[in-house]
Amino acid sequence: MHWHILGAGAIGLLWAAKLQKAGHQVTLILRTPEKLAQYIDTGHFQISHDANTERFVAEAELANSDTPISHLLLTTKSFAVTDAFRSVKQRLTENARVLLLHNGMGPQQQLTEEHPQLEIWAGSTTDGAYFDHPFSLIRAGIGETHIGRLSACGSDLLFQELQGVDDQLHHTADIETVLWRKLAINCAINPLTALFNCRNGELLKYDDRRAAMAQICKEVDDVTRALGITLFERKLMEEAWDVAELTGSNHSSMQQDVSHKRPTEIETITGYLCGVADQANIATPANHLVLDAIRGFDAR
Ligand code: KPL
Repeated sequence: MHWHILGAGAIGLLWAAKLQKAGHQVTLILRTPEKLAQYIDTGHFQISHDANTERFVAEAELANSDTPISHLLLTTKSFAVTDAFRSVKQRLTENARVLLLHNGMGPQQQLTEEHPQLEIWAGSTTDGAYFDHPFSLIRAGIGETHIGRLSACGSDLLFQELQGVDDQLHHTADIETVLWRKLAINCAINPLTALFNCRNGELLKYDDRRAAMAQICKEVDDVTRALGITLFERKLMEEAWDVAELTGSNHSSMQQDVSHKRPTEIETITGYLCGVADQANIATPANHLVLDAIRGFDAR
């Protein structure tokens, strides 16, 4: 299959490598002529893991190229998804498949509603990598990826066609619940680590941070229970505690965005939760508080 990857960040390049290794053709769609020139100049991208570095040579182009797209993997930041999709929409073939792999919720549901004729998949991943140089990634850890079809149209064949791409890739018939689980964990950890400017594990070390986390988790539990979504078998706070402990030395993505003065994904994480809660008339004051505080950073 020929995959076009829109969003050449860490997850995009990680997937470009996985797809290429499994025999798929890969084209990177880069954001600006400068980025494309930089890639052409480098001639490849590379991924280092432990002592090994692998190089990959993939085609690259801009969104305004005119070759048709049959398989689109979209891995931009969640706030950029809608515009990124729009920039290539006219290139999609009639039976195109779109796989959205980004944090948060909202864009997946919006695109699926707006394009009922498209086969749209969404995924959630715990895979991790970061850049040490442009087009050079360090693989931080091997995580799992769950994908499932969101659109009514299409079939589940895509998952079979992705066999061999990643042995930690799983199919789910209920991707909405998978996305909610990731969203819930992100609501519990990301805004607080950004506000306290701390590592994930440092949320657990102080009474006030633990209390804030517990209140946020309780509200998320209230919302999901009201929607009939089973998040975890135990309370979200217990699950989030384990994730914060396991990823204790990590800086969350939102903490990194705030400390580098980049826009955050708050609107598709806590913003999505609060939007759903407000519509259902469920009070989420602690989540609203952190939403407003992070919005303050974003506005700056
Ligand atoms: O997904 C994450 C993120 O940083 O966005 C967590 C689970 C909080 C790990 O850092």
